[in-house]
Amino acid sequence: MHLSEEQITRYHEDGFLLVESVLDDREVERLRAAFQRDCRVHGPQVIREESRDEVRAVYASHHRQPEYAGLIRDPRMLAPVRQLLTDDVYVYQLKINAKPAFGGEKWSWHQDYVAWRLADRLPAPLQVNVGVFLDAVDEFNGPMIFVSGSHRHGPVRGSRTAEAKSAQHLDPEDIALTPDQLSTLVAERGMVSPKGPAGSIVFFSPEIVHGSAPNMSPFPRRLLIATYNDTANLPSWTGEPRPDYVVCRDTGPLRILDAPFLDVLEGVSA
Ligand code: HL5
Ligand code: SIN
Ligand code: MN
Repeated sequence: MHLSEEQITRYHEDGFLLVESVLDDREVERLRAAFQRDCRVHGPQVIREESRDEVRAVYASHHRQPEYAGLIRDPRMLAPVRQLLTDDVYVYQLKINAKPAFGGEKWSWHQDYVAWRLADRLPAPLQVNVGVFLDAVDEFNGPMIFVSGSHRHGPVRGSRTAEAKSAQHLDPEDIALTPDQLSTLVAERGMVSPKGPAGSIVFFSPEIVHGSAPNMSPFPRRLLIATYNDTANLPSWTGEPRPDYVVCRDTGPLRILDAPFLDVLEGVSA
């Protein structure tokens, strides 16, 4: 899959780009099954909701589940990322935000690069986020909301709260924009929430302001987010590095699979 010039321009203008129905139903089923399996692996990579015993997010599933190890090298993910960023990229972070039905909690308004600059001393915002819908996303199940064009403003917030919401990862709550900051940015070009069938993909900038509301619908909203970073832009830790489930240590350039990930996994082709 290659993006057109028009799609590339739109990504850079808006800060995000939705491509609908990239993965087929069978692929999505396998990814969901691999996620369910991964939720049962005990460890700090599983983050629970505050108010109930449900999974909020799982980090680094590509370290444990072959479906995700394949997906990050799939031509439909990696080829567009190279077009948007550069040829030599690796996965800096991979997470699945589960947003369970009847109560998946909100993700506060934030910019990802603010988190990574503060927590990992990541030198530059040379990343592309790839969001893969593991469920259909609609207006009811807590879609991600983007503030169009907000990536052009650079980091809006420069510090984090004294208290961390989570000890396992940096929750967006810790670097949330103030109401004034958000209102100013929204006044410029408004908000958009990309929606679509399971298997759709949204590419988004590490500097775009985004967040999402709670999910009070009867439908889950499982969303995978793989963040690719330029291999020449490694974290410059000063103190103790964060755990490898939040910041991956395998920084070698990824090679593109020559077929879709399931075909390679099942040895079907090439
Ligand atoms: N949870 C991430 C981390 O690196 C940061 C957030 O959406 C990305 C802000 O700990
Ligand atoms: C995030 O930015 O990681 C949260 C977005 C979401 O899952 O809605
Ligand atoms: Mn984010």
